[in-house]
Amino acid sequence: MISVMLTPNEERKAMSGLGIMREVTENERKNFHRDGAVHLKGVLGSEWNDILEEGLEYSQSNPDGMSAGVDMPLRIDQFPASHSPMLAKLMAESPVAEIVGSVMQVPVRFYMDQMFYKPAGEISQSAWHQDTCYYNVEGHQLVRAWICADPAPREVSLEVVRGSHLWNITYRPPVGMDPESDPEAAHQLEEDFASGKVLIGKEAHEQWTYFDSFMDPSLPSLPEIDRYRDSFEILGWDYSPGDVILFHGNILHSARGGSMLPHPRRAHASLWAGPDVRYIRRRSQSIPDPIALYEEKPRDGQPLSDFPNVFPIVWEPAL
Ligand SMILES: O=C(O)CCC(=O)C(=O)O
Repeated sequence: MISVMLTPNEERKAMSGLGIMREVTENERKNFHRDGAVHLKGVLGSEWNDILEEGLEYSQSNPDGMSAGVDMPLRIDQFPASHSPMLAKLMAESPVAEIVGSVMQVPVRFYMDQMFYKPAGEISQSAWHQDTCYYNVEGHQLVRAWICADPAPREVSLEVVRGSHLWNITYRPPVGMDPESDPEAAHQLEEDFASGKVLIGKEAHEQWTYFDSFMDPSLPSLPEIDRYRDSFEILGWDYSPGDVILFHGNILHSARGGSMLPHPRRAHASLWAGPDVRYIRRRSQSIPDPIALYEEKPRDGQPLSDFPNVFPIVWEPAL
């Protein structure tokens, strides 16, 4: 028998046969790098939307230790693809990795995913924040892919501060306990950090909240973007199922709330990493590391390529 070695790209295509609906254009690629975000219209076929919808409904009905806001107007699950079969399929087989890779033009690894489930009625806001300071990673080649199972007009879809991915600033994530409220615990945290400990342990995967960590007092507070909206250049889009919004891991972004929708707004966001992405313990970490990474005992500064079993290359540019 002859065995044929498939590249990561060929493997993904062979698995599903449901490829990208159209190529990403050169202009779209440029816009992403200039603005820090791009709205790619009509790149995913409707089969993928059915898979997304089924995968999100499964996660919604099966909360686990990484679910935040169960039965609340904003439900956020971390790593839902680790237990929702259809979200796992979406991450392993859909063109999302190819879309990220075509914009980045570098080999791509999957880092983690999240679900943002907002029921019908008054849609709640997702506050302004940057993403990567929640995680123990840093690098310029960190990209989020945001997709939604429902039509999401601009009033409820993503908004970004144009170009803020290049500000070279890390703001304090707006979650966690104030260290001044518990100086003893805050001191312990400093000691743990200095001794090289990962601040959020593996056990957090069993039971975790956004408020188990401390806000990092060494980071500046976020600007009051909603209060001074006119001072910022804000980009936003009307989203239709089949579109993908890509945004840079360091860009300031939010989703507006307050509008009424007759249907839910069920979104999924995945985080993808290129070659410059490294492991770095952060005091502002609020989301646990991917569970398989704990076994690897990562050290600060190690590139994700040091952990090929946890983060295999899932897409690479054609030669
Ligand atoms: O979908 C939302 O409401 C927020 C999404 C978000 O903040 C993210 O993907 O980082």
